[in-house]
Amino acid sequence: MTKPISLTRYLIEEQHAGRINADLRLLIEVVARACKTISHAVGKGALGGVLGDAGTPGAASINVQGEAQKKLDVIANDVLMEANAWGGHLAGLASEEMDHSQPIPDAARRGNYLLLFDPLDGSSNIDVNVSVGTIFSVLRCPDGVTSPGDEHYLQPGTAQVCAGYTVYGPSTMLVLTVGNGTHAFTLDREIGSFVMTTRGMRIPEDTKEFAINASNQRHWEAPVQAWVADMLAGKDGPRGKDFNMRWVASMVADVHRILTRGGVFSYPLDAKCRDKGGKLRLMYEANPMAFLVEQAGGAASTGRQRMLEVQPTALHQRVPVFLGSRNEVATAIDYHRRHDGAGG
Ligand code: FBP
Repeated sequence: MTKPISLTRYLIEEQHAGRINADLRLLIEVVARACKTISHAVGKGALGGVLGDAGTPGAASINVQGEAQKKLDVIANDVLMEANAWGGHLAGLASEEMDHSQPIPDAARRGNYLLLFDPLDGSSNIDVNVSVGTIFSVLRCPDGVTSPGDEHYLQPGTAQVCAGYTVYGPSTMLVLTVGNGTHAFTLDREIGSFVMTTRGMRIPEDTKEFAINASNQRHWEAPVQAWVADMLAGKDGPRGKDFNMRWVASMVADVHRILTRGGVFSYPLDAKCRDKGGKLRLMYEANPMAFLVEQAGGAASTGRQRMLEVQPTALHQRVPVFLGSRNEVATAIDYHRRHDGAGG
């Protein structure tokens, strides 16, 4: 059996193959190092005093999404900000936890990339010791732009040069793509390095497992109601096979399961989030996950459009999400097409 390689060696090989340049390689290393620090904080849990809400009792700290911030949301955001401020590979960065994008300080060396991230995904699971994660996406800064504003980040997912997430679970794993397949690296805590544990993750085209927050069922659109009802009807129903369900309520954990053994994940549009356009964010949740999933042979859609072709209109824009095993995503799209076609 070939000796597993480190993340650093994998990135150097990608650079030598001309698929990434030195700046992107070093940027990924900076993000990976920041995720090691976050993994350490998450692992300490109550012993590190990092659980619970940020802000003071009676004065919770609220982010741009209108959500109460957890201490770890703020800690993870600060770690990623600090690590990337002086790394020298970025022109700017944007985070779920910050209203607007941040240009790199004048004093620091600037690079040609834009980094977007969800510093701590799955916030509702932090205090109950369930897997959470960090999700990131890298875009090129448009030529000639030295101090990028929010508008310079509004590039479709097809423009991503790199995407990844780190899941902080029983083990800490980094899953990454630079457009040449999707690969998994496990943090070896003894040597403090990410080591490749799966090269070329592949999502089976078909699945018998779906992930959705079923408590929202009454709020779903008709095509989603029909799609899920037919899966729940099992082998005696129109789908002719039994389906199982999983829902961790941490997108990183649900998507990691799908990249590992297949399945379909959905957070559809529903009456509760219709005015916002969906629950999950396009730029630093849906797009990076869509890039990773497509590079592993899966598919990602809004139900009506390929996710990576959505033209962004706002930094914190939300979208409906269907991703995973390509034939099941195609089936979900088909339910929408039939419904919309029938003038539904
Ligand atoms: P954040 O925790 O980063 O806000 O992400 C949103 C999220 O927690 C996803 O990770 C997850 O898939 C979803 O919301 C869970 O939603 P719900 O609480 O409705 O089950």
